[in-house]
Amino acid sequence: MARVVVVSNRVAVPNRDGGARAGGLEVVLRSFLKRNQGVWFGWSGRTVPKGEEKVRQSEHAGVTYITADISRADFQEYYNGFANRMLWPILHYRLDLVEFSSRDMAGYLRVNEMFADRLLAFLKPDDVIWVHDYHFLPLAKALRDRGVQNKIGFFLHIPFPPPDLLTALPKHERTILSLCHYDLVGFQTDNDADNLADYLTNESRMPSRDRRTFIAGQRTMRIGVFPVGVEMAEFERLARRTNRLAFAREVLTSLADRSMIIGVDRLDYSKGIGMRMRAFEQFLADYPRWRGAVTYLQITPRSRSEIREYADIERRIDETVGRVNGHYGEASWTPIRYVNRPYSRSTLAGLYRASRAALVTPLRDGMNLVAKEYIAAQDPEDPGVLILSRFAGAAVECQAALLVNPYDQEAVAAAIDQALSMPLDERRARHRDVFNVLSENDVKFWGNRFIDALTCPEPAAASAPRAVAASPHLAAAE
Ligand code: GDG
Repeated sequence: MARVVVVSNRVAVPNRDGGARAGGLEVVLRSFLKRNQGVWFGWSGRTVPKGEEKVRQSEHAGVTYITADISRADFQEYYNGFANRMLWPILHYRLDLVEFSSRDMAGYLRVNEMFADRLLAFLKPDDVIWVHDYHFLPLAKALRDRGVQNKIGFFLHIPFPPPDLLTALPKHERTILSLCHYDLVGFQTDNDADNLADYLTNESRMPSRDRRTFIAGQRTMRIGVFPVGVEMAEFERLARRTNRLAFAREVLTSLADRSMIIGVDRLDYSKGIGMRMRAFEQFLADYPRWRGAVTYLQITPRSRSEIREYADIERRIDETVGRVNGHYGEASWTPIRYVNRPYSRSTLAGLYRASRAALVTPLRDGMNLVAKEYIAAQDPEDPGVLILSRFAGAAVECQAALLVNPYDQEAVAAAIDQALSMPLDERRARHRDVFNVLSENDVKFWGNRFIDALTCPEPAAASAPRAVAASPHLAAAE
Protein backbone atom coordinates (compact mmCIF):
# COMPACT_ATOMS: atom_id res chain seq x y z
CA MET A 1 0.00 0.00 0.00
CA ALA A 2 1.19 3.53 -0.78
CA ARG A 3 2.56 5.69 2.02
CA VAL A 4 -0.04 8.03 3.57
CA VAL A 5 1.15 11.56 4.32
CA VAL A 6 -1.19 13.20 6.82
CA VAL A 7 -1.12 17.01 6.95
CA SER A 8 -2.64 19.00 9.80
CA ASN A 9 -1.86 22.26 11.52
CA ARG A 10 -1.15 20.57 14.86
CA VAL A 11 1.10 17.54 14.98
CA ALA A 12 1.18 15.51 18.20
CA VAL A 13 4.87 14.59 18.28
CA PRO A 14 5.23 11.94 21.02
CA ASN A 15 6.99 12.86 24.26
CA ARG A 16 6.37 16.54 23.67
CA ASP A 17 2.77 17.27 24.61
CA GLY A 18 2.21 14.85 27.48
CA GLY A 19 -1.00 13.60 25.80
CA ALA A 20 -3.38 15.73 27.88
CA ARG A 21 -4.11 18.48 25.38
CA ALA A 22 -7.75 18.93 24.42
CA GLY A 23 -8.56 18.73 20.73
CA GLY A 24 -10.54 16.34 18.59
CA LEU A 25 -8.36 16.46 15.49
CA GLU A 26 -5.24 15.34 17.33
CA VAL A 27 -7.14 12.52 19.03
CA VAL A 28 -8.33 10.99 15.75
CA LEU A 29 -5.12 11.52 13.79
CA ARG A 30 -3.00 10.03 16.56
CA SER A 31 -5.24 6.99 16.42
CA PHE A 32 -5.09 6.79 12.59
CA LEU A 33 -1.29 7.01 12.49
CA LYS A 34 -0.90 4.44 15.25
CA ARG A 35 -2.33 1.93 12.76
CA ASN A 36 -1.16 3.28 9.42
CA GLN A 37 2.46 4.18 10.06
CA GLY A 38 2.90 6.97 7.52
CA VAL A 39 4.09 10.56 7.75
CA TRP A 40 2.54 13.30 9.89
CA PHE A 41 3.38 16.75 8.61
CA GLY A 42 2.41 20.19 9.94
CA TRP A 43 3.27 23.08 12.21
CA SER A 44 5.87 22.48 14.92
CA GLY A 45 3.93 24.46 17.53
CA ARG A 46 6.80 27.01 17.59
CA THR A 47 6.66 30.62 16.45
CA VAL A 48 10.09 32.14 15.77
CA PRO A 49 11.51 35.41 14.38
CA LYS A 50 11.25 35.68 10.57
CA GLY A 51 14.14 33.97 8.82
CA GLU A 52 14.76 31.54 11.69
CA GLU A 53 12.06 28.97 10.77
CA LYS A 54 13.35 25.39 10.86
CA VAL A 55 12.00 22.03 9.67
CA ARG A 56 12.49 19.02 11.95
CA GLN A 57 12.08 15.32 11.29
CA SER A 58 11.83 12.48 13.80
CA GLU A 59 10.61 8.86 13.89
CA HIS A 60 8.53 7.17 16.59
CA ALA A 61 6.96 3.72 16.38
CA GLY A 62 7.08 3.65 12.58
CA VAL A 63 5.61 7.14 12.08
CA THR A 64 7.73 9.94 10.56
CA TYR A 65 6.99 13.35 12.05
CA ILE A 66 7.94 16.39 9.97
CA THR A 67 7.22 19.78 11.49
CA ALA A 68 7.86 23.32 10.29
CA ASP A 69 8.17 26.48 12.41
CA ILE A 70 6.16 29.58 11.54
CA SER A 71 7.27 33.18 12.00
CA ARG A 72 5.35 35.20 14.58
CA ALA A 73 3.90 37.54 11.96
CA ASP A 74 2.77 34.64 9.76
CA PHE A 75 1.20 32.89 12.74
CA GLN A 76 -0.73 36.01 13.68
CA GLU A 77 -2.20 36.40 10.19
CA TYR A 78 -2.64 32.76 9.21
CA TYR A 79 -3.77 31.19 12.50
CA ASN A 80 -5.06 33.85 14.90
CA GLY A 81 -6.25 35.97 12.00
CA PHE A 82 -7.77 34.31 8.94
CA ALA A 83 -8.20 30.75 10.26
CA ASN A 84 -9.65 31.59 13.67
CA ARG A 85 -11.26 35.03 13.31
CA MET A 86 -12.68 34.46 9.84
CA LEU A 87 -13.02 30.80 8.85
CA TRP A 88 -13.81 29.31 12.28
CA PRO A 89 -16.75 31.66 13.03
CA ILE A 90 -18.15 31.62 9.49
CA LEU A 91 -17.99 27.82 9.23
CA HIS A 92 -19.73 27.64 12.63
CA TYR A 93 -22.56 29.89 11.34
CA ARG A 94 -21.38 32.87 13.47
CA LEU A 95 -21.32 35.80 11.04
CA ASP A 96 -21.59 38.14 14.04
CA LEU A 97 -18.05 37.17 15.15
CA VAL A 98 -16.32 37.41 11.78
CA GLU A 99 -13.45 39.90 11.45
CA PHE A 100 -12.12 40.09 7.91
CA SER A 101 -8.75 41.54 6.99
CA SER A 102 -7.18 41.18 3.53
CA ARG A 103 -3.79 41.19 5.21
CA ASP A 104 -4.75 38.09 7.25
CA MET A 105 -6.09 36.41 4.12
CA ALA A 106 -2.80 37.11 2.29
CA GLY A 107 -0.94 35.65 5.31
CA TYR A 108 -3.14 32.54 5.23
CA LEU A 109 -2.45 31.96 1.52
CA ARG A 110 1.27 32.66 2.02
CA VAL A 111 1.59 30.14 4.86
CA ASN A 112 -0.21 27.52 2.73
CA GLU A 113 2.37 28.17 -0.03
CA MET A 114 5.17 27.87 2.53
CA PHE A 115 3.81 24.54 3.80
CA ALA A 116 3.51 23.30 0.20
CA ASP A 117 7.19 24.16 -0.38
CA ARG A 118 8.27 22.39 2.80
CA LEU A 119 6.16 19.30 2.06
CA LEU A 120 7.39 19.06 -1.54
CA ALA A 121 10.91 18.27 -0.35
CA PHE A 122 9.68 15.05 1.33
CA LEU A 123 7.09 13.76 -1.15
CA LYS A 124 7.47 10.53 -3.11
CA PRO A 125 5.63 10.01 -6.41
CA ASP A 126 3.14 7.43 -5.12
CA ASP A 127 2.42 9.04 -1.71
CA VAL A 128 -1.24 9.54 -0.89
CA ILE A 129 -1.69 12.94 0.75
CA TRP A 130 -4.47 13.47 3.31
CA VAL A 131 -4.95 17.10 4.35
CA HIS A 132 -7.01 18.06 7.42
CA ASP A 133 -9.17 20.99 8.34
CA TYR A 134 -9.84 24.63 7.65
CA HIS A 135 -6.24 25.78 8.07
CA PHE A 136 -5.37 24.18 4.73
CA LEU A 137 -8.29 24.72 2.31
CA PRO A 138 -5.91 25.93 -0.47
CA LEU A 139 -3.03 23.50 0.16
CA ALA A 140 -3.87 21.20 -2.79
CA LYS A 141 -3.89 24.18 -5.15
CA ALA A 142 -0.46 25.24 -3.85
CA LEU A 143 0.82 21.68 -4.37
CA ARG A 144 -0.72 21.35 -7.86
CA ASP A 145 0.89 24.70 -8.80
CA ARG A 146 4.20 23.03 -7.94
CA GLY A 147 3.47 20.09 -10.24
CA VAL A 148 2.27 17.56 -7.63
CA GLN A 149 0.09 14.91 -9.34
CA ASN A 150 -0.38 12.63 -6.30
CA LYS A 151 -3.81 11.74 -4.98
CA ILE A 152 -4.75 14.46 -2.49
CA GLY A 153 -7.74 14.21 -0.15
CA PHE A 154 -9.14 16.76 2.26
CA PHE A 155 -11.25 16.23 5.37
CA LEU A 156 -13.09 19.04 7.15
CA HIS A 157 -13.54 18.35 10.86
CA ILE A 158 -15.86 21.30 11.45
CA PRO A 159 -19.24 22.22 9.91
CA PHE A 160 -19.66 23.59 6.38
CA PRO A 161 -22.53 26.10 6.17
CA PRO A 162 -24.99 26.86 3.35
CA PRO A 163 -23.99 29.19 0.47
CA ASP A 164 -25.82 32.19 2.00
CA LEU A 165 -23.29 32.18 4.83
CA LEU A 166 -20.26 31.14 2.78
CA THR A 167 -20.72 34.02 0.38
CA ALA A 168 -20.36 36.45 3.29
CA LEU A 169 -16.68 35.49 3.23
CA PRO A 170 -14.99 38.23 1.19
CA LYS A 171 -13.31 36.75 -1.92
CA HIS A 172 -14.91 33.41 -1.02
CA GLU A 173 -14.07 31.94 -4.44
CA ARG A 174 -10.35 32.21 -3.64
CA THR A 175 -10.64 29.84 -0.68
CA ILE A 176 -13.74 27.73 -1.34
CA LEU A 177 -13.08 26.99 -5.01
CA SER A 178 -9.52 25.96 -4.22
CA LEU A 179 -11.10 22.79 -2.78
CA CYS A 180 -11.57 21.66 -6.38
CA HIS A 181 -7.85 20.84 -6.59
CA TYR A 182 -8.41 17.88 -4.24
CA ASP A 183 -9.45 14.49 -5.61
CA LEU A 184 -11.76 13.89 -2.66
CA VAL A 185 -13.27 16.32 -0.14
CA GLY A 186 -14.74 14.66 2.96
CA PHE A 187 -17.25 16.03 5.44
CA GLN A 188 -18.75 14.90 8.75
CA THR A 189 -22.41 14.91 7.62
CA ASP A 190 -24.61 14.84 4.51
CA ASN A 191 -25.77 18.32 5.42
CA ASP A 192 -22.20 19.68 5.16
CA ALA A 193 -21.60 17.82 1.88
CA ASP A 194 -24.87 19.15 0.42
CA ASN A 195 -23.84 22.69 1.32
CA LEU A 196 -20.64 22.43 -0.76
CA ALA A 197 -22.59 20.82 -3.61
CA ASP A 198 -25.11 23.70 -3.49
CA TYR A 199 -22.33 26.28 -3.47
CA LEU A 200 -20.57 24.73 -6.47
CA THR A 201 -23.81 24.25 -8.41
CA ASN A 202 -25.64 27.49 -7.70
CA GLU A 203 -22.91 29.98 -6.88
CA SER A 204 -20.07 28.81 -9.13
CA ARG A 205 -22.09 27.03 -11.85
CA MET A 206 -19.52 24.25 -11.82
CA PRO A 207 -20.28 21.33 -14.16
CA SER A 208 -21.02 18.09 -12.35
CA ARG A 209 -21.64 14.43 -13.07
CA ASP A 210 -23.92 14.14 -10.05
CA ARG A 211 -24.42 15.82 -6.63
CA ARG A 212 -21.15 14.36 -5.38
CA THR A 213 -18.88 14.56 -8.46
CA PHE A 214 -17.75 17.89 -9.94
CA ILE A 215 -15.64 18.58 -13.02
CA ALA A 216 -13.07 21.33 -12.55
CA GLY A 217 -11.10 21.68 -15.78
CA GLN A 218 -9.14 18.45 -16.31
CA ARG A 219 -9.83 17.31 -12.81
CA THR A 220 -12.68 15.44 -11.15
CA MET A 221 -13.40 16.30 -7.53
CA ARG A 222 -15.58 14.00 -5.46
CA ILE A 223 -17.42 14.88 -2.26
CA GLY A 224 -17.95 12.25 0.44
CA VAL A 225 -19.33 11.87 3.95
CA PHE A 226 -17.11 10.26 6.57
CA PRO A 227 -18.35 10.83 10.13
CA VAL A 228 -15.38 10.69 12.52
CA GLY A 229 -15.51 7.89 15.10
CA VAL A 230 -13.70 7.09 18.34
CA GLU A 231 -11.79 4.02 19.56
CA MET A 232 -14.91 2.45 21.10
CA ALA A 233 -13.48 -0.79 22.47
CA GLU A 234 -10.26 0.79 23.76
CA PHE A 235 -12.14 3.63 25.42
CA GLU A 236 -14.58 1.26 27.07
CA ARG A 237 -11.66 -0.74 28.51
CA LEU A 238 -9.96 2.44 29.69
CA ALA A 239 -13.14 3.61 31.45
CA ARG A 240 -13.65 0.25 33.14
CA ARG A 241 -10.08 0.27 34.48
CA THR A 242 -9.98 3.91 35.52
CA ASN A 243 -13.29 3.77 37.32
CA ARG A 244 -11.64 1.55 39.90
CA LEU A 245 -8.66 3.87 40.41
CA ALA A 246 -8.15 6.10 43.41
CA PHE A 247 -8.86 9.39 41.62
CA ALA A 248 -12.31 8.34 40.34
CA ARG A 249 -13.19 6.97 43.79
CA GLU A 250 -12.05 10.21 45.39
CA VAL A 251 -14.33 12.23 43.09
CA LEU A 252 -17.25 9.88 43.79
CA THR A 253 -16.67 10.07 47.55
CA SER A 254 -16.62 13.86 47.36
CA LEU A 255 -20.07 13.77 45.73
CA ALA A 256 -21.50 12.12 48.84
CA ASP A 257 -24.04 9.98 46.93
CA ARG A 258 -25.15 12.83 44.68
CA SER A 259 -25.56 12.15 40.95
CA MET A 260 -22.99 13.73 38.68
CA ILE A 261 -23.62 15.36 35.30
CA ILE A 262 -20.53 15.93 33.17
CA GLY A 263 -19.58 18.38 30.43
CA VAL A 264 -16.15 18.32 28.71
CA ASP A 265 -15.29 20.93 26.10
CA ARG A 266 -12.40 23.05 24.94
CA LEU A 267 -13.20 26.62 25.90
CA ASP A 268 -14.88 27.74 22.68
CA TYR A 269 -18.00 29.74 21.84
CA SER A 270 -19.18 27.00 19.45
CA LYS A 271 -19.56 24.61 22.40
CA GLY A 272 -22.39 26.59 24.03
CA ILE A 273 -20.94 26.27 27.54
CA GLY A 274 -22.43 29.50 28.91
CA MET A 275 -25.89 28.75 27.51
CA ARG A 276 -25.65 25.22 28.95
CA MET A 277 -24.90 26.60 32.40
CA ARG A 278 -27.90 28.88 32.17
CA ALA A 279 -29.97 25.83 31.21
CA PHE A 280 -28.66 24.09 34.33
CA GLU A 281 -29.66 27.15 36.33
CA GLN A 282 -33.13 26.90 34.76
CA PHE A 283 -33.21 23.22 35.71
CA LEU A 284 -32.52 24.06 39.37
CA ALA A 285 -35.28 26.67 39.24
CA ASP A 286 -37.87 24.44 37.47
CA TYR A 287 -37.15 21.14 39.23
CA PRO A 288 -36.39 22.08 42.87
CA ARG A 289 -36.45 18.45 44.02
CA TRP A 290 -32.99 18.00 42.48
CA ARG A 291 -31.40 20.82 44.46
CA GLY A 292 -28.68 19.40 46.65
CA ALA A 293 -28.98 16.02 44.89
CA VAL A 294 -26.97 16.59 41.71
CA THR A 295 -23.59 18.12 40.87
CA TYR A 296 -22.64 19.35 37.44
CA LEU A 297 -18.91 18.98 36.66
CA GLN A 298 -17.75 21.07 33.70
CA ILE A 299 -14.16 20.41 32.52
CA THR A 300 -13.03 23.15 30.18
CA PRO A 301 -9.36 23.44 29.26
CA ARG A 302 -8.57 26.90 27.87
CA SER A 303 -7.84 27.27 24.15
CA ARG A 304 -6.90 30.15 21.85
CA SER A 305 -6.77 32.55 24.82
CA GLU A 306 -4.92 35.13 22.73
CA ILE A 307 -8.10 35.79 20.71
CA ARG A 308 -10.40 38.39 22.30
CA GLU A 309 -13.71 36.49 21.86
CA TYR A 310 -12.25 33.58 23.84
CA ALA A 311 -11.25 35.83 26.75
CA ASP A 312 -14.80 37.30 26.65
CA ILE A 313 -16.59 33.95 26.90
CA GLU A 314 -14.24 32.90 29.68
CA ARG A 315 -15.30 35.94 31.69
CA ARG A 316 -19.01 35.37 31.00
CA ILE A 317 -18.83 31.70 32.02
CA ASP A 318 -17.02 32.65 35.25
CA GLU A 319 -19.85 35.08 36.04
CA THR A 320 -22.55 32.46 35.42
CA VAL A 321 -20.82 29.86 37.59
CA GLY A 322 -20.47 32.44 40.38
CA ARG A 323 -24.12 33.44 40.12
CA VAL A 324 -25.53 29.88 40.10
CA ASN A 325 -23.30 28.68 42.93
CA GLY A 326 -23.95 31.82 44.96
CA HIS A 327 -27.72 31.60 44.52
CA TYR A 328 -28.34 27.85 44.84
CA GLY A 329 -25.23 26.56 46.63
CA GLU A 330 -25.02 25.63 50.25
CA ALA A 331 -22.12 25.21 52.65
CA SER A 332 -22.28 21.47 51.96
CA TRP A 333 -23.11 21.54 48.20
CA THR A 334 -21.71 23.34 45.14
CA PRO A 335 -24.10 22.96 42.16
CA ILE A 336 -21.46 23.59 39.43
CA ARG A 337 -17.85 22.47 39.67
CA TYR A 338 -16.00 24.31 36.94
CA VAL A 339 -12.42 23.27 36.16
CA ASN A 340 -10.11 24.87 33.59
CA ARG A 341 -7.26 22.41 33.68
CA PRO A 342 -6.93 19.44 31.30
CA TYR A 343 -7.11 15.85 32.63
CA SER A 344 -5.52 12.72 31.21
CA ARG A 345 -7.63 10.65 28.81
CA SER A 346 -7.93 7.84 31.31
CA THR A 347 -9.18 10.20 34.02
CA LEU A 348 -11.76 11.59 31.60
CA ALA A 349 -12.87 8.06 30.74
CA GLY A 350 -13.38 7.23 34.43
CA LEU A 351 -15.30 10.48 35.06
CA TYR A 352 -17.57 9.81 32.07
CA ARG A 353 -18.38 6.38 33.45
CA ALA A 354 -19.11 7.78 36.90
CA SER A 355 -21.59 10.36 35.53
CA ARG A 356 -25.33 9.80 35.45
CA ALA A 357 -25.66 12.09 32.41
CA ALA A 358 -23.50 14.06 29.95
CA LEU A 359 -24.44 17.50 28.72
CA VAL A 360 -23.07 17.92 25.19
CA THR A 361 -24.86 20.96 23.83
CA PRO A 362 -22.74 22.76 21.21
CA LEU A 363 -24.46 25.49 19.23
CA ARG A 364 -22.80 24.02 16.13
CA ASP A 365 -20.18 21.24 15.96
CA GLY A 366 -18.63 19.25 13.11
CA MET A 367 -19.02 15.98 15.01
CA ASN A 368 -18.24 16.12 18.77
CA LEU A 369 -16.11 13.30 20.07
CA VAL A 370 -17.04 13.86 23.70
CA ALA A 371 -20.55 12.58 22.95
CA LYS A 372 -19.12 9.39 21.44
CA GLU A 373 -16.50 8.92 24.17
CA TYR A 374 -19.23 9.25 26.81
CA ILE A 375 -21.23 6.45 25.19
CA ALA A 376 -18.11 4.26 24.85
CA ALA A 377 -17.25 4.76 28.53
CA GLN A 378 -20.59 3.66 30.03
CA ASP A 379 -21.28 0.46 31.92
CA PRO A 380 -23.87 -1.21 29.63
CA GLU A 381 -25.66 -2.68 32.66
CA ASP A 382 -26.11 0.73 34.31
CA PRO A 383 -25.41 3.39 31.70
CA GLY A 384 -25.74 7.14 31.97
CA VAL A 385 -27.78 9.25 29.56
CA LEU A 386 -26.37 11.40 26.76
CA ILE A 387 -28.08 14.79 26.31
CA LEU A 388 -26.94 15.96 22.90
CA SER A 389 -27.44 19.06 20.77
CA ARG A 390 -29.23 18.44 17.51
CA PHE A 391 -26.63 20.80 15.96
CA ALA A 392 -23.69 18.46 16.61
CA GLY A 393 -22.73 16.20 13.70
CA ALA A 394 -22.86 13.32 16.21
CA ALA A 395 -26.66 13.72 16.43
CA VAL A 396 -27.03 11.88 13.09
CA GLU A 397 -25.68 8.66 14.62
CA CYS A 398 -26.93 9.29 18.17
CA GLN A 399 -30.66 9.41 17.48
CA ALA A 400 -31.31 7.36 20.61
CA ALA A 401 -29.72 10.04 22.82
CA LEU A 402 -31.89 12.82 24.26
CA LEU A 403 -31.60 15.31 21.40
CA VAL A 404 -32.12 18.94 22.38
CA ASN A 405 -32.11 22.41 20.90
CA PRO A 406 -29.34 24.11 22.93
CA TYR A 407 -30.96 27.54 22.43
CA ASP A 408 -34.09 26.35 24.25
CA GLN A 409 -33.09 26.47 27.92
CA GLU A 410 -36.40 25.13 29.20
CA ALA A 411 -36.13 22.11 26.90
CA VAL A 412 -32.57 21.42 28.04
CA ALA A 413 -33.69 21.75 31.68
CA ALA A 414 -36.51 19.26 30.99
CA ALA A 415 -34.03 16.87 29.32
CA ILE A 416 -31.80 16.96 32.42
CA ASP A 417 -34.80 16.05 34.58
CA GLN A 418 -35.76 13.28 32.12
CA ALA A 419 -32.21 11.89 32.11
CA LEU A 420 -31.94 11.82 35.90
CA SER A 421 -35.36 10.19 36.28
CA MET A 422 -35.01 7.68 33.43
CA PRO A 423 -35.78 4.04 34.30
CA LEU A 424 -32.93 1.54 33.97
CA ASP A 425 -34.55 -0.37 31.06
CA GLU A 426 -34.84 2.75 28.96
CA ARG A 427 -31.30 3.82 29.78
CA ARG A 428 -29.98 0.43 28.71
CA ALA A 429 -32.00 0.42 25.48
CA ARG A 430 -30.92 3.90 24.44
CA HIS A 431 -27.30 3.21 25.29
CA ARG A 432 -27.31 -0.08 23.37
CA ASP A 433 -28.78 1.56 20.26
CA VAL A 434 -26.19 4.32 20.13
CA PHE A 435 -23.30 2.06 21.18
CA ASN A 436 -24.04 -0.37 18.33
CA VAL A 437 -24.11 2.37 15.70
CA LEU A 438 -20.89 3.95 16.98
CA SER A 439 -19.11 0.60 17.16
CA GLU A 440 -19.82 -0.01 13.47
CA ASN A 441 -18.26 3.34 12.59
CA ASP A 442 -15.25 3.62 14.88
CA VAL A 443 -12.16 5.66 14.15
CA LYS A 444 -10.41 2.81 12.36
CA PHE A 445 -13.34 2.35 9.99
CA TRP A 446 -13.42 6.12 9.38
CA GLY A 447 -9.74 6.30 8.36
CA ASN A 448 -9.89 3.20 6.17
CA ARG A 449 -13.05 4.35 4.42
CA PHE A 450 -11.52 7.71 3.57
CA ILE A 451 -8.24 6.28 2.25
CA ASP A 452 -10.11 3.58 0.27
CA ALA A 453 -12.36 6.19 -1.30
CA LEU A 454 -9.39 8.40 -2.11
CA THR A 455 -7.34 5.65 -3.71
CA CYS A 456 -10.05 3.67 -5.51
CA PRO A 457 -9.87 4.15 -9.30
CA GLU A 458 -13.63 4.53 -9.76
CA PRO A 459 -15.67 7.14 -7.86
CA ALA A 460 -16.83 5.56 -4.61
CA ALA A 461 -20.42 5.64 -3.44
CA ALA A 462 -19.64 8.49 -1.12
CA SER A 463 -22.46 8.61 1.35
CA ALA A 464 -22.54 8.27 5.11
CA PRO A 465 -22.71 4.91 6.88
CA ARG A 466 -26.04 4.03 8.39
CA ALA A 467 -27.48 5.97 11.30
CA VAL A 468 -29.84 4.26 13.72
CA ALA A 469 -33.50 4.89 13.01
CA ALA A 470 -35.22 6.72 15.84
CA SER A 471 -36.59 4.05 18.15
CA PRO A 472 -40.31 4.20 18.86
CA HIS A 473 -39.71 4.39 22.62
CA LEU A 474 -37.96 7.71 22.26
CA ALA A 475 -39.77 10.87 23.12
CA ALA A 476 -37.38 13.61 21.95
CA ALA A 477 -36.57 15.92 24.80
CA GLU A 478 -37.14 18.99 22.69
C1 GDG B 1 -12.85 19.24 16.06
C2 GDG B 1 -14.31 19.59 15.72
C3 GDG B 1 -14.83 17.14 15.71
C4 GDG B 1 -11.24 17.64 26.05
N1 GDG B 1 -10.81 18.04 27.26
C5 GDG B 1 -9.75 17.26 27.56
C6 GDG B 1 -9.52 16.39 26.48
N2 GDG B 1 -10.45 16.65 25.57
C7 GDG B 1 -10.61 15.86 24.34
C8 GDG B 1 -11.94 15.15 24.33
C9 GDG B 1 -12.13 14.91 22.84
C10 GDG B 1 -11.45 16.15 22.24
O1 GDG B 1 -10.60 16.72 23.22
C11 GDG B 1 -12.45 17.21 21.85
O2 GDG B 1 -13.07 16.79 20.66
P1 GDG B 1 -14.37 17.47 20.08
O3 GDG B 1 -14.86 16.64 18.98
O4 GDG B 1 -15.35 17.61 21.19
O5 GDG B 1 -13.99 18.96 19.65
P2 GDG B 1 -12.87 19.82 18.82
O6 GDG B 1 -11.58 19.90 19.54
O7 GDG B 1 -13.54 21.11 18.57
O8 GDG B 1 -12.62 19.01 17.46
C12 GDG B 1 -15.25 18.51 16.25
C13 GDG B 1 -13.36 16.88 15.94
O9 GDG B 1 -12.56 17.96 15.43
C14 GDG B 1 -12.91 15.58 15.28
O10 GDG B 1 -13.23 15.56 13.92
O11 GDG B 1 -15.58 16.15 16.40
O12 GDG B 1 -16.58 18.80 15.86
O13 GDG B 1 -14.66 20.87 16.25
O14 GDG B 1 -11.45 13.77 22.41
O15 GDG B 1 -11.85 13.98 25.09
N3 GDG B 1 -8.53 15.49 26.45
C15 GDG B 1 -7.72 15.42 27.55
N4 GDG B 1 -7.89 16.25 28.63
C16 GDG B 1 -8.89 17.16 28.68
O16 GDG B 1 -9.05 17.87 29.68
N5 GDG B 1 -6.75 14.50 27.55
